[in-house]
Amino acid sequence: MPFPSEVTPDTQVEALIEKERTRQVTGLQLIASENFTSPAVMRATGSVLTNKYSEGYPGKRYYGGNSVVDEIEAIAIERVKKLFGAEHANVQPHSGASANMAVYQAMLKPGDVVLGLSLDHGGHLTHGSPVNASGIFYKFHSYKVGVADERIDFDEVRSLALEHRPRMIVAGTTSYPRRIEPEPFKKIADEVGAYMMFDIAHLAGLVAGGAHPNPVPFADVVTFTTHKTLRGPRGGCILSTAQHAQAIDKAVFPGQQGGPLEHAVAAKAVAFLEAMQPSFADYAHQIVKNAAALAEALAVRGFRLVSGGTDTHMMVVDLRPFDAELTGKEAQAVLDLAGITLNKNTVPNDPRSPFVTSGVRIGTPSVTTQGMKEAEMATIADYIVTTLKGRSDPAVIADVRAKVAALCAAFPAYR
Ligand code: DSN
Repeated sequence: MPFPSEVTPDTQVEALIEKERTRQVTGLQLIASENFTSPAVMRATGSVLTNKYSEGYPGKRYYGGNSVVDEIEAIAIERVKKLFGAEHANVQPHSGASANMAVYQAMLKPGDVVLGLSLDHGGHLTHGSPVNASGIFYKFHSYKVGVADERIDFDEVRSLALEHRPRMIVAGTTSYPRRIEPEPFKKIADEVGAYMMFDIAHLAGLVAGGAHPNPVPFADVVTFTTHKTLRGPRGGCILSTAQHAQAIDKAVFPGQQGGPLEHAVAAKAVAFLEAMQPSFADYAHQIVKNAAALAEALAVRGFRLVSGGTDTHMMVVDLRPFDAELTGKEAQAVLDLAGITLNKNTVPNDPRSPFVTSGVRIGTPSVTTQGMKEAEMATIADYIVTTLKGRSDPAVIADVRAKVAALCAAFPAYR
């Protein structure tokens, strides 16, 4: 068979891929956990490495034919250790959820007590939600953000830690707009003799680019996804101290996974190299500047920013002061029609359900990859306001849709 092939024989799927590519490049992608990967990352993801079984680790595989794969995985490991200053790295987790579950398996026993941020206050499903394996197999207690400032309340974290004596404290979030200092978590973990895990899934690119504190010198273990601000392929990664290296590797394979996705591992290696370049630091800082500009533009147009703003790549927007009737669900749907893609999100202590919500979450990693800057953030805020105010008028939505397409054409994700 010809390889690489210009034309896939599966025209039905190819047409849908093209349809999705068009959707991505003609609309504003404001989901905080998404990004546009480089062609080099996609080339590795779509390579012959997908054909190979490689259970085990470099130099210790269960199948033959792994000499090249060993070199690739070793490069990925060395690059990510250097990028974050870690003693040990495991690049095989298929996702952030797999990475987190592997860490729990490596460092906890079923039933052990853990502290994590509540899902409805910005934590992740794998930080102890009762419907997730983390909450089923381990006894999580949740800390919340403060009522007044909507920021992590370290007095509450400490008091819960002293009360419940956790074996592990999990830092890290999935919809929390503020920087998270690692030192206070480390201090509390040390005081109660707990392990400290920091899930930087959302923050990894900011950390790599120097736009957020690096928790690696403080935490026993750090997990992240490679496809968010870090701009790599979909996947997960675990960094740890040398002390936990063996347990972590054993928990990933054979504990949680079988054969690793070496095409994704190769793409991770490519992304790690890209994140080492000086231009990536500029990118990371611009993401934060853009988020601040967009947050400010939304605030002056009548929205309330959870915690009063952002110092990361994302904001959580409370829609109620703008329009008490407007739910996150409706905002997400109508903005999608206008080519503005974001997700509904609960605000702290939201009276509405997670399927409806009073807020939306907005992130700037993708539009920053496109080269947009602060001026475009004000334009995006205007498009959001016009769409939401005119949501019952198809002509208004169509007009914004056309303007969004023109803006994206001026800042093409892929040329
Ligand atoms: N990490 C979630 C998000 O932030 O979109 C999905 O698990």
